[in-house]
Amino acid sequence: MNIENIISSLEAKHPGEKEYIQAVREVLLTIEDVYNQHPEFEKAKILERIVEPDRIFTFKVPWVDDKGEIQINLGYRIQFNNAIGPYKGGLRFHSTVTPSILKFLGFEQTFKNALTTLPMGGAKGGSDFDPHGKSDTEVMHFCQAFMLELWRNIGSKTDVPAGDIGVGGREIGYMYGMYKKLARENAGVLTGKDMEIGGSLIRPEATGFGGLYFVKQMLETAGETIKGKTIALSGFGNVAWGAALKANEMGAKVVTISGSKGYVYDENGISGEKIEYMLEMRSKGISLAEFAEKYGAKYFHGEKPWGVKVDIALPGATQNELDGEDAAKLIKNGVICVAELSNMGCTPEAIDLFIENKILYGPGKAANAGGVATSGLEMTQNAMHLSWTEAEVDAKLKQIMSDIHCQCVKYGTGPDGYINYMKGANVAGFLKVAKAMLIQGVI
Ligand code: 2IT
Repeated sequence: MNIENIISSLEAKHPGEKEYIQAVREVLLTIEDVYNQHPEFEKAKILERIVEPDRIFTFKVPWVDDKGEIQINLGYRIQFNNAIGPYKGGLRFHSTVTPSILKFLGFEQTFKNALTTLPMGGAKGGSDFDPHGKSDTEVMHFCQAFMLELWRNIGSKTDVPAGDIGVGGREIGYMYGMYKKLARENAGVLTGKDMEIGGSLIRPEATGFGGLYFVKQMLETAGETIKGKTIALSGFGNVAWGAALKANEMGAKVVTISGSKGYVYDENGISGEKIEYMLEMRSKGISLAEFAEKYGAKYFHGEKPWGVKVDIALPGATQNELDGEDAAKLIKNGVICVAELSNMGCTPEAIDLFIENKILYGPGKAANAGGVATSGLEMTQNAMHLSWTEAEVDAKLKQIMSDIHCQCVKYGTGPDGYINYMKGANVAGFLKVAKAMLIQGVI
């Protein structure tokens, strides 16, 4: 395979889409050996086909704000690959949403979903609409307008969206209500729903819980334990909340959370009431500085949490939030494990440094797959018209994270015993999707 040829032809078709190219390049570099062992993949042009989305919907979302003014946003759904199951992946509502961001996310989602062992293809979507600072009525109007256009292209057996940044239970509820009104069916086309409308227990916590189950296994495989370790978390949304809950339960100490403008350092650990307060902060617009003041912690404006001395770093906010300089600081301070709870949280420079220094590095497609895996479990419950208990869902989530860990170990263990989780996750995810594509011919 000629990686540079594939990348340059992709760049020509998608000019300037750097996040998308970054995600593709990472996968291609790590699967090269395996790909070259399968001439049938090359003959079927699997790589050239797998890097392109199946189709992209772009649409206008006009809506009226509280002042009576008309607002126009752009909406997207990228159906990336359905070789192993219906398209599946979240919707992101944030001002930074572009086709490049959604293509990188859809590409990653395809491999992540393959790793979960559940039959789900990859997709992503969203809008440049930002719910923060909008009234509840404005959010409802936007969600309804968004679904008015999207509904024709999704379905419980074809494409099942969920939440991502800026899309939580509230947004899913408004979109689901509109979908049902238009489609006149009740099969649970969105996941991440509230319990009252067919959601699954543990779904809100799942990305964080799954991430910590994965981290625990990484540490144990390396002869370490999670108990007593200190953790730097970034973000303070749903993912960071779930991660903080599980980290405390496992006996670790979370010392940071962060936002786009700065971070909080709490030497006493973010536990108990402080974790629940994180949820309130979003809905009530409370700042991290106020959080720090309320709990006697320190707030550092304009800085990222990666300069703090910790054993474990869990980027949980957004893409490329941890760069080479940050990685160097963490390594200097003795970090032993870094796992991405966000998608593509680390830059390529940061990843190279972690791997060179034999740090346990868990890529997002493995470490944060618990979220979409539990979405898959929500789909199953909806299809069976029943609701599993918390213990049932949690046991299945644990099993899935353990299976993902096994796949990473199988394909990522090097001759010296160091597990390259990025390589393991990419190879395992790729093989599953590539084989499924091969079986189904040129479509
Ligand atoms: O990045 C992700 O895996 C998600 N935003 C969750 C997707 C889903 O369908 O639950």
